[in-house]
Amino acid sequence: MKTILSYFTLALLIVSCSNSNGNGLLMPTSSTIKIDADDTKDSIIVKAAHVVPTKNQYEALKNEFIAFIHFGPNTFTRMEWGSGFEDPKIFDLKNLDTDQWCKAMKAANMEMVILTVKHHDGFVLWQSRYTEHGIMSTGFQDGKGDILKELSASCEKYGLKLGVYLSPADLFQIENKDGLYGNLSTYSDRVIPRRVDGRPFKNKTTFTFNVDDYNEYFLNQLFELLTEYGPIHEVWFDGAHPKRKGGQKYNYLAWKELISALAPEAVVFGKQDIRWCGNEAGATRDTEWNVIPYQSNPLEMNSFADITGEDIGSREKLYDAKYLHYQQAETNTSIREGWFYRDDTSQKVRSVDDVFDMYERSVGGNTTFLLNIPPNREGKFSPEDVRVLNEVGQRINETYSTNLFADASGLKNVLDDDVNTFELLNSDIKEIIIETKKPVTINRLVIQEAIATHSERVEEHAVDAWIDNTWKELVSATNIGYKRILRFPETTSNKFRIRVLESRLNPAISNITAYYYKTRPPQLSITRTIDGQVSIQPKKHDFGWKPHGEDSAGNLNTELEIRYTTDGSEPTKDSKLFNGSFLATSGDIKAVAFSKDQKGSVVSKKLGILKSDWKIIKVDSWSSDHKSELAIDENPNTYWRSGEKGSPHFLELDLGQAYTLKAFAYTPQKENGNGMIEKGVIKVSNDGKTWKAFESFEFGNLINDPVMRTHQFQSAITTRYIRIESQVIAGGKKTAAIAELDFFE
Ligand code: FUL
Repeated sequence: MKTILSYFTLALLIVSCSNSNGNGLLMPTSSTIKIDADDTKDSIIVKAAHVVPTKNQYEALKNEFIAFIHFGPNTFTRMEWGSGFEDPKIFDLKNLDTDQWCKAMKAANMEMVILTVKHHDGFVLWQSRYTEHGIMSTGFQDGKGDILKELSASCEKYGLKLGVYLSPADLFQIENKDGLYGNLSTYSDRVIPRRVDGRPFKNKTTFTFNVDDYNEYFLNQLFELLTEYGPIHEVWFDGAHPKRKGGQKYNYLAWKELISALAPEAVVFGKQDIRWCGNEAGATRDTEWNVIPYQSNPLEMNSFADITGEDIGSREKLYDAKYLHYQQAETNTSIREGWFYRDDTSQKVRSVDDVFDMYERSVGGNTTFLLNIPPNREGKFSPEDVRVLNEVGQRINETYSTNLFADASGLKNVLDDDVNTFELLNSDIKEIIIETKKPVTINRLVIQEAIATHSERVEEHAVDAWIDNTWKELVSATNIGYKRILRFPETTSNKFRIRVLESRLNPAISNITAYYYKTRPPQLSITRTIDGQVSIQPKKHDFGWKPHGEDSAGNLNTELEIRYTTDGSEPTKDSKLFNGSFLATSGDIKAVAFSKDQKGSVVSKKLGILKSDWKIIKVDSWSSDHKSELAIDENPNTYWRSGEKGSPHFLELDLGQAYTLKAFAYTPQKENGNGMIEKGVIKVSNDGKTWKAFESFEFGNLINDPVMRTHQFQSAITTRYIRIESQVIAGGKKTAAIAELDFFE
């Protein structure tokens, strides 16, 4: 089907179109275009090629790299999801240093920060007039502190934009007896903001909405946030709900009216402007279209479903649409394991390699990169997080400051590094040839389309270099949109060619720039077999390209060495050389690759007790081939899954000998959102027959973030027999699943 509407065909169409003015547009552009009953497949694609971002969406895309801050009671309880029952006093903040946050974010090249002013627990980080459940009821600055206010001042000082995350789910309002959430109140006209004696607003605007108690509460809070903290550039509405009550509905259209009036520069996440990328791990799609098919008009919709599929905007998907709508993705993930700070010892921090790789894939994959940095209980970013942010910033600057096509000749509008000028491809210009004065060595190419005026149109493209008197293909990819960063082994030439192979109408290319990324030693990964043999190897990337040139001979120094320690200390050039797997029954392995003059990122793995002597005593059930042994086979890709019937689901283990255990780790399966053990209990036994409850555990947000979770026991326990029992499965599901269980001494 694609070929019937290649841009060459359409170029002819444009030429023969009497009212064509040569700007490549066949109809007015808009961020939402309706599909009519008589539209054909071809005319739907023409419409798709005219869907452009709004001004605010385009500005948001240009931010590229932005920060998220998860901070609240969970920082102190070490939970991912709170309960709403927390005593505000547990938010025991003594110091707060929002300048330190902003300095580190700025150093990383971030443009905006979004703060969780209210997470699902309902605790507010600003001085709200409408609740006591928040910062006003803590000892922080004698209850007078306001975290959003301090952050807003720091943002101004450091030149960062500000956004707010206001969770619609609100456990405090669900759980407390006078709570407003789902209280079945009647809808009536309510004036926003509701007046509170002694706390007048400077902004005198008022609104009247026909809403219930919780929506009124929410609108009042939005009013405070959007009028008293300087310009707000993004409002973030999370879709997750640890609990619901009373069939509570959200009157988003009222919220939207208020936001458009009070924060005219803001984009809204989770609604019409910005969509979730579909995972919380920093994974990106190879093809990320921002022109999205809808069944009803997104500008009139109250609720938006998550879009998680792999293919969301291909031609085949668009053919079924009733509306085509521009809705960009944000790639969101955390620099730490989990959204909230837990500790500086066992909570892993992503490496510079990892963050830089995500930056290139997300910003260079037509999305915005939203990276969370959770402040610690001192009110600061931890030193390791600051180090990573600084180094990521340095790496971005070092790589992307010098455009190696700066003096090249070719089409002026694509070479001028100005996103406002572009070259419209047509049947005469099928490819773009770029010649540099002297040969250049490059391994990154950045291409941008003029999406603000011409939408995203390229569907397939390739890049060649002129080498030994012939064109050699360096790399190919699918769509481009706002920005595509192409990564390929380093290549030296003075002539390059960009070919557009498929597109929706004539694409308008605004920029092509080239860079050199200084190849570093590769990221490593550590694995262990059931017998305790530890291997350390370059990490496999689950996307097609090898960002650090691992697969290109000559790119990596052949004298690459892997050095490691087993006592948790930082490996140096003098540490043990890895030259084949070795036996390790316990310990904290740290490894790093060294090339001749460079050190790679340190990778670490805390080893649980050896599993070679473990036996399953009993399991309540299993389904199909997901046998219980798969929970203890040192392979996180295979898993035990119970049957649906019976409760509780459990697994009983004989560890082979008694150990003194201080913690355990649960690795959920990643295949789908089933079987996530949200709450459970660990039991112990003297004989493997009669069991006694030892400690309960709880892990939040497993469906969206299915990574290994560690639970530290309150006191160590010496036992040979151990049983894990599920009590609550996330999402109300009925089966329990375990990809891997680990116990730590
Ligand atoms: C999720 C929430 O449940 C997490 O706690 C976190 O806030 C993340 C950004 O969104 O859906």
